[in-house]
Amino acid sequence: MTASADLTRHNRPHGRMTGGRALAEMLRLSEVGPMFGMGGFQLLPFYDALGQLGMQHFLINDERCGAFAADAYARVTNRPGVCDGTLGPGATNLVTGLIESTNGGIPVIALAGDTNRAHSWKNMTQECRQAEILRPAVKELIRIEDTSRIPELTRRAFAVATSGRPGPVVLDVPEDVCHGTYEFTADDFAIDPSTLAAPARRIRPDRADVERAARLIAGAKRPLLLVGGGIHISQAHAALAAFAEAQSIPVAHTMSGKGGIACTHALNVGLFGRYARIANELIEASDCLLVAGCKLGEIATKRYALPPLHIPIIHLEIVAEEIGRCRPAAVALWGDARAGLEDLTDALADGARAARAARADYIAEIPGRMRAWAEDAAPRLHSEGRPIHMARLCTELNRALPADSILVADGGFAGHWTGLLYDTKRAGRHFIPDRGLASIGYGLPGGIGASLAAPGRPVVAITGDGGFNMVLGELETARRARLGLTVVVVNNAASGYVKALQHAMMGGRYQSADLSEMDYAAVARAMGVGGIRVEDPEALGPALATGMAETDRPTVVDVVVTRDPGQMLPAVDNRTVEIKQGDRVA
Ligand SMILES: Cc1ncc(C[n+]2csc(CCOP(=O)(O)OP(=O)(O)O)c2C)c(N)n1
Ligand SMILES: [Mg+2]
Repeated sequence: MTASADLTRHNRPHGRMTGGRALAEMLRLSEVGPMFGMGGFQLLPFYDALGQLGMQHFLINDERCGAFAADAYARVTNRPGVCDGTLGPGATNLVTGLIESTNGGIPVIALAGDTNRAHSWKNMTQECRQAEILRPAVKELIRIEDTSRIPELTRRAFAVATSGRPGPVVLDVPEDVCHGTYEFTADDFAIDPSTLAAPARRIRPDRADVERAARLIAGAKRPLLLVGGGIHISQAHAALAAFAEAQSIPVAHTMSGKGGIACTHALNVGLFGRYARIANELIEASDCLLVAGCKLGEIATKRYALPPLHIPIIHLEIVAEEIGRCRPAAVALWGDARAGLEDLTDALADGARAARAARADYIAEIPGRMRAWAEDAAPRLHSEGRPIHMARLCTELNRALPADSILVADGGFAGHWTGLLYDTKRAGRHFIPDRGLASIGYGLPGGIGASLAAPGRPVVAITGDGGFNMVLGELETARRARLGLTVVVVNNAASGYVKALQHAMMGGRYQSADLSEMDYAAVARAMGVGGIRVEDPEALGPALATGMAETDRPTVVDVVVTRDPGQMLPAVDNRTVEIKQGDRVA
């Protein structure tokens, strides 16, 4: 009997209570972590109950950031993150954050207060068609029409959030349902413990398909694994390493899939897709690709230029209809990533020794190719230039961050450069980029969610100055929450990615791409938190160390990086230029 199951038998409330209290009781039974939201009239009984039950809830300064924080919390713990917003603008502010979770397959429970049904559609203050706005943003929107149904529908929300491909669920709660009361019995309060973390259920691919895939892999001389964020959602890390090692198959990853196996693992060949070290070359030269927990979207495929069509693909994926969407699959493995990798390991066990021997030369290529890449990139990786080179910043992050740390990366260059050059030292979600929707502004609130999910572990959030501007108010939240979060601001005084594209495509005609020169360290200090301005690359290491040594207040490390739009991209972006042999990487 698990602790969770035990909790459902004991400690169950009963008696007359408000809907808000019932909601809070259900979340308490579900052992949720810290919640993020901004109150309003509709959910007041819920807020009141949170206080009485001693549950942790943080006032956030923008509901979008609450949804981002809940998303990051869920990525670290695999348990649903919880956020809330009030009627109207509170609910609509959640949309961007919730779509991040939908596209990323991240379990989140979002509460949205709604109008009192006795007065709906009479121009109530803040009223809007929020259910219609939120519904396509999430995996499921559940409207609660009766106070008595709160426990049942909360159970449903957890089941939907954590089953199949996980995702966010909105509980839309009319004011009268939240403020109304009902005589609950103890039996009303129960939760299925298996739905409290993703994946709630595992499904194995069809046996005949596993055998077909195994035959294809057994006959391949240069098989390659391409893994995405699904490896983390499925908690398939050990199964992935076991399979790759048993079969001597290198592993390339998307930004979200980084840490499927540790970046420092001998079989890890790094990022593939728009930016890559050696992985794209290995894809081109492969004779069998096993894609696991990855949708093969635009960035992973270099805008659908990869992989070459003649290479057979085995696609292991939890959503059946994702298989074959962007590239036809020679074998479709519909199922959970961990279960599928375990089954393939078993199916190929007898020939594993022979397979490793046959692929010895193939595997031996990797260190040489990596060395050649590193030598070529060395002037940038170790650049002493000022303003600081992004590659050097990544080198310093690699040096400074310990194995158990988490790096949260924002949507602009912060994410792309670290996606390419940051190395996680262990398997697991040690790198969290918001690639579901790739909004800028995720870094700081994502760092808040990750910090709360991983107390005692160093958390660094890296964000562009534009992304930071968008959510600066959450520095106040991080201060109030007394988080030892380090926020690295990639200060290029620009909406850099846009400026770099205008440089490449518009002949250097820059429109609405520049930001003011700002000293974010001074801004941080004025907000009562730590602030360090870094203009010399040698000062990066000490600044990161100072930030990570703080345990109860955030530190902003404001890093002055290149302002030259010709130097901003990690490599050629194939939306802008034809890719030629020898194009620079990093
Ligand atoms: C909410 C949102 N608006 C617009 C974009 C398009 N976009 C992608 S990168 C980028 C530049 C962001 O500037 P900054 O955060 O300073 O990052 P930089 O590229 O300069 O590193 C923009 C506007 C986006 N990703 N998200
Ligand atoms: Mg910028």
